[in-house]
Amino acid sequence: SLLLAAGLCVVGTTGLFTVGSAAQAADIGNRNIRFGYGLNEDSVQGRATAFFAEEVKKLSGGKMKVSGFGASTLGSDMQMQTALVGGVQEMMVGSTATLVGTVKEFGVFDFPFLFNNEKEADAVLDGPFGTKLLNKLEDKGLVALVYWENGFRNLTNKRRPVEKVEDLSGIKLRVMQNQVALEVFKSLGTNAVPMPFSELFSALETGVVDGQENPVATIQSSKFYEVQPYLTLTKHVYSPWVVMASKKWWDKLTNDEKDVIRKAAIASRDFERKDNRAGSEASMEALKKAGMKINAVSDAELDRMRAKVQPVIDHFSKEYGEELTKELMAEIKKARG
Ligand code: TK8
Repeated sequence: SLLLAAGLCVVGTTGLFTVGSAAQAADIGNRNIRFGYGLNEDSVQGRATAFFAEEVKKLSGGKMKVSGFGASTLGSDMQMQTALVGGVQEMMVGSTATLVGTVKEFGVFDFPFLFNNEKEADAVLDGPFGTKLLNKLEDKGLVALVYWENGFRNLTNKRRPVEKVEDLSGIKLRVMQNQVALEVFKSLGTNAVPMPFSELFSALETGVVDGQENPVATIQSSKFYEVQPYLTLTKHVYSPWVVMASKKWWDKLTNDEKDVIRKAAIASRDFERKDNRAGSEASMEALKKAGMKINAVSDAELDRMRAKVQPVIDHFSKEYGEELTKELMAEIKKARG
């Protein structure tokens, strides 16, 4: 209402009323915001970061400037988190999987076959459960704003098409730096190797690992098709991303500036999910064109994979506290209606 009053005042005196003049009247200063991400600039992360930057510019009347840094140029997810906590970088987006060192409960999102579809994921992430986990980061120096999606992960490798569990045996598979992911892929028989995403392309290229798993849009934007002949559509887990700000930096912002960031973040979430979902079909086509051999896995085989990973889920459910897992399952049930 203060913002509105200031805007009206501008109308009264000059007859000019634009979003920009309202923003100028609000308590907004010049701010430079470095926003880091892991994927290439030509990716859903790159496009959503550009969208976010544009929203922040609009809402702040050009005073707040977001600069995107893709391809891990500001460091891996974990290095960027440290920079945010230290106050030497303002913002980032990264995988929930890499947040487990800070808030271990984020590991629940690495439970295989948790969500059946994006609708369930959106409801749980944007609802009380997802919000509760985001809020846990604040004590640790990170202000988490919204979830973006990486999406349902699929498997690529250079050894063979994976049609049944046994085909995974002995494949040297890069996994995210996360205990759940590590144990899941060990239980499936792979030789699982944790590694930051920033090192993955070169590890695939030089043969340090045989394979990896990520959603199709990420497989395409990271050009993994250049070094991975086989793509298996497992959709074994849904990976969220979290958009975060440095708390040290955030605490210095005015309420109007915080408002700009919050509003732009919500708009970027809606944009990013739409973009990712619309692009997935095209990514599949592009991967086919690039020569990848793509196969699906039968429901019976997916059930066998489910059974193999269940002990890992049980183990980590206990570790995080049965209460938390119960709450999560109740939210999923609610989303299923
Ligand atoms: C990109 C990462 C990546 C993730 C991974 O920033 O490490 O495999 O799935 O896509 O967040």
